[in-house]
Amino acid sequence: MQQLIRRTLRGRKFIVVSNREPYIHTRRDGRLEALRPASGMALALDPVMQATGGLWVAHGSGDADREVADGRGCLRLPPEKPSYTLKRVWLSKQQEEGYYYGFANSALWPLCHIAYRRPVFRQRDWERYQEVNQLFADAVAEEIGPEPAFVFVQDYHLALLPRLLKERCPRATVALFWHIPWPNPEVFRICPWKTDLLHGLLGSDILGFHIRYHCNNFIDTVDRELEARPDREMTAIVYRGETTKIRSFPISVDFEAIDREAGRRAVRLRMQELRDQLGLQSQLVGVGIDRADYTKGIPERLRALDRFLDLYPDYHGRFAFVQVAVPSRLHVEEYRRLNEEVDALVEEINWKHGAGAWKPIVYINRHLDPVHLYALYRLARFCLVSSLHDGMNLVAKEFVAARGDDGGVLLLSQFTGAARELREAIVINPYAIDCLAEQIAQALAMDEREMRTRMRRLRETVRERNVYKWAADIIRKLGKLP
Ligand code: ADQ
Repeated sequence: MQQLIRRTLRGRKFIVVSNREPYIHTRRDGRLEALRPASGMALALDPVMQATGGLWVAHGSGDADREVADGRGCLRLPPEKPSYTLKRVWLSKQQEEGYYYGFANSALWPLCHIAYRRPVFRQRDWERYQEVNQLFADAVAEEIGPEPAFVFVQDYHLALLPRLLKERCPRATVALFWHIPWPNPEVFRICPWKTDLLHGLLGSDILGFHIRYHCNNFIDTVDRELEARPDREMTAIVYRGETTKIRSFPISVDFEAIDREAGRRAVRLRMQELRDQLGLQSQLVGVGIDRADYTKGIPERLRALDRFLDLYPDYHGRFAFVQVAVPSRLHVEEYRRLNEEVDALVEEINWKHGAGAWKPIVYINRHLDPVHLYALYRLARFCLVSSLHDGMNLVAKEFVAARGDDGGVLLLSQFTGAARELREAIVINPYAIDCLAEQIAQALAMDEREMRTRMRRLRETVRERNVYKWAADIIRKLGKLP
């Protein structure tokens, strides 16, 4: 990876820009801590940045972030093995409210995910979104100036940045990766600022999505909304004389690292502790691990478990499902409602089916350290990913990477990008509750040989298509540009 980067960069700077930072500094009981956010994008890019060095520009969101950064907002990371620089961009409360909670997460997020939540478009949010994209452009331009550089922009928070950068730093080569789905033109057309967004995105030399389907949706959207020439053969768009290549790059996880860490003694010890603490001694265990988000289909999953327990009383007392949901975006009303709904469902299902000390659902609503996560993956007879819509879904790939014992069944929503690659999973439709209940029973009853054969194949896929391949493919494409 390092060699590839050096060869491709030919002395040029490599800069990653994202809203979320890879480490958040905070004070807990007076002690300084560096937390890893539960964000698929930040977790995926950290190993890549460790391999490449370079600079990462992101919003400084932790309450102790300023304490550890220098006058330019910079510090070296990761804390235990500094190998790259993080430059923090400071935002006011109002900017964060309008840009992050407002336009990014109340308008673009529901617009791009078909989860039947109505986007909210507020003029004020849009203004903040523009303002913050401009701030990010300032921070990057300050670092590269007129020099040639590679800038790799992440996600829907920064859709205007590629164009702003091209105006400020004409010698920069810019790629943007869109981590969430791109909807079809019928859905996208309701956005009041759709042409500004497309104009901003088409400042990129390369625009990446997880799967081909999202690329096609994007090309169709541009075809409908802008005076631009889509070149379907080349999967590119020519707009005002400039070409943007549209490509799919399925993101993944650091397979080798997860495989190694999940096989350690500390994880085995934690598995035993968890069995004791959660009262899971001789039980079959299912797990679900998510950011608490309405796109992840957590209520649908709980309803299917309820149905399964109705249909298969033999499993009462012999089965438990551990649902981990780390709260996120709590300033958005829809997310608070989701947490209430999940709390109520867990309570209701445990009351309805529970007996004596046995409860079918164990609910953990906090952030877990990697040892804890891997211990849960390793304990599980099955992992249930029931997203209503998901760009990729890294939990599915982490589960596979953590199963060095070749055990465990993956139940995976057909509406995730991951379902295109992980063919040996049991493919589910989270809206079809009765069918999903039967598939849970199928996962629990699957014979050992079939389970192991499926898992071995899944592991081959994730081992080969790991996060370094994702990054290398993008960097190689950047290197081929004139
Ligand atoms: P996310 O929607 O954040 O990512 P996902 O890909 O599932 O979703 O990644 C979540 C990450 O958070 C995983 O690495 C998981 O281990 C971690 N996590 C979840 N709950 C946790 C907990 N309680 N404690 C600790 N860690 C936890 C967006 C898109 C996805 C896309 C990614 C990457 O929505 O579709 O896969 O970006 O492109």
